[in-house]
Amino acid sequence: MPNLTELASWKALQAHFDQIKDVRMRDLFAQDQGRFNKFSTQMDDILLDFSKNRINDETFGLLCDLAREVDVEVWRDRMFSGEQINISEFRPVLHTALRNRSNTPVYVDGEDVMPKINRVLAQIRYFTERVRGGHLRGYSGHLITDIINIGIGGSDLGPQVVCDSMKPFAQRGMNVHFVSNIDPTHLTEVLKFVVPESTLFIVSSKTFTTQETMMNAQSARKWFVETTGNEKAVSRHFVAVTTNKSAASEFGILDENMFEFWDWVGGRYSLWSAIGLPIALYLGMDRFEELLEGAHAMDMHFRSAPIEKNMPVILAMLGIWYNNFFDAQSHAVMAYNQYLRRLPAYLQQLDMESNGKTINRQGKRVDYLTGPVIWGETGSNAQHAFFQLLHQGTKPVPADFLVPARSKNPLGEQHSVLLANFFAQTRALMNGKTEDEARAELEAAGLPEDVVDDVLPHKVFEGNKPTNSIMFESLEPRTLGALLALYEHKVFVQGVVWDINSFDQWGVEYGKQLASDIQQELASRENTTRYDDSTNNLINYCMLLKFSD
Ligand code: G6Q
Repeated sequence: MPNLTELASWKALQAHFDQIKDVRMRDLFAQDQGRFNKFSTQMDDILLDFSKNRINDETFGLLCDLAREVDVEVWRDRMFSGEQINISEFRPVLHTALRNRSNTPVYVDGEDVMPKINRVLAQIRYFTERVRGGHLRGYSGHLITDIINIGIGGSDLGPQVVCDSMKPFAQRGMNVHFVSNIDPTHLTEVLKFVVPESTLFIVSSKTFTTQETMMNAQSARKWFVETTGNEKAVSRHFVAVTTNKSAASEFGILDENMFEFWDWVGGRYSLWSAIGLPIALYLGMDRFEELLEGAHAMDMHFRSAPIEKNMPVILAMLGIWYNNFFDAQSHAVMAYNQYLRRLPAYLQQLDMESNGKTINRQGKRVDYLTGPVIWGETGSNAQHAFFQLLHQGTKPVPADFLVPARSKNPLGEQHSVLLANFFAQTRALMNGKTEDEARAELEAAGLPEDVVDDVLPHKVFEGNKPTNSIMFESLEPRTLGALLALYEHKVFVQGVVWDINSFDQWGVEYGKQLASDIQQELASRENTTRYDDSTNNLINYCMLLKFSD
């Protein structure tokens, strides 16, 4: 492929940008009563309204042309069919096979992987039903009431966002905890509130070598043995999810307590695999399968909807528009739903680990911006914190707003007030407030003319701030599955446009190597001169403070 910036559609977008960059969305709405119909699309009950974006018919047409010119559809089909599109790790990318509810064959090296996926799903069902039904108990006969997932990154954030978001579906009396940080505080604070006899530990690690997970797992094991005085019981209370069965065996996990997945599942794309075990334990296997079905429905939409109606492609191309033409450095996600409070953290990993790259698929440095900084919070909380910058700051921040029409916890009129805030914010960000409108308000408040003149500039809102509104009926497992798959595919499409490999993570691997050398230095308890002046002095100051292990 020629360099992205040399493509005809890119150049056309560049020329078009100069014409549209100062156009006001409020004028576009005034000129076109059919703007919503034109710039919205739906998949099941999930509605995407993208009409509050700085686009007109021509912009949208050109963005769709760009998607076609970079062969988004061809790359999509390559991914689904199991081609080795992860070119730096020599692997296919097949998280979509994990939720392939149609069961049509998917081949890796000539082998249909569906039978082994179904085998592990059946194993998860059997195990989780026995635990939840009280047939599989702790060594002393206690019901299992607490699940502790020990994992980090992709082996933590995915199951965590699902468990947190799906609390209304959790089995009564079942608690789930996530321990990831190497900071001993994380594990310690969780262990304070559980009893070993009713606790099940899931050691979740694709590689089973990640230092944080292995150390936390060893510490948990030690705590278990010390508190129960029963080493033999470890095998009943520890299970593993991994692609590395031999390392799990060495840890002392029984074969029947190992849940397998495969190297063609990327860590941050793995919640649909056995990494979802805590989800199935907490919510039940039926709910886990509904989650898979929702994701599969989004997969089908992504594979079959024309580009102009294709939700992941549209979100991706709008992101490109702001990232590469308006130089927007970040993208915000505002979920007007308390259950989705961990969504920004999950999306940060998904997006920034996938598209935080500078080298293209030909091994050359790119000369355009790639993945944005992803951040966000729940609404309405965020309105009382950083929305000021969205409304009147100097930085462009395109944002996605998500909201369910129905609350899982109706309470007086609280949900309709939440909805009113959602509508009001996206409208205000688009519409702004002109000088005339602000003046009229100040005058109506009876302020003297000289005060009005002084205050007026502060009361003007430029508006023209783009948002996507994503609305659905209610946050069900199926909806959540579809939403997470929507973002996975959005990220994939952007990676295709930027001509990068969205599926490796050498920066993460680098981090895994970095600490070990310094850790040996710390263990010596001697002052060091081995590193740069800053690092030496920081380490030596830590020695002076008599750091703890
Ligand atoms: C995800 C990354 C990374 C990974 C963790 C945990 O895509 O590769 O976040 O998930 O580093 O790795 P393990 O599952 O191998 O412990």
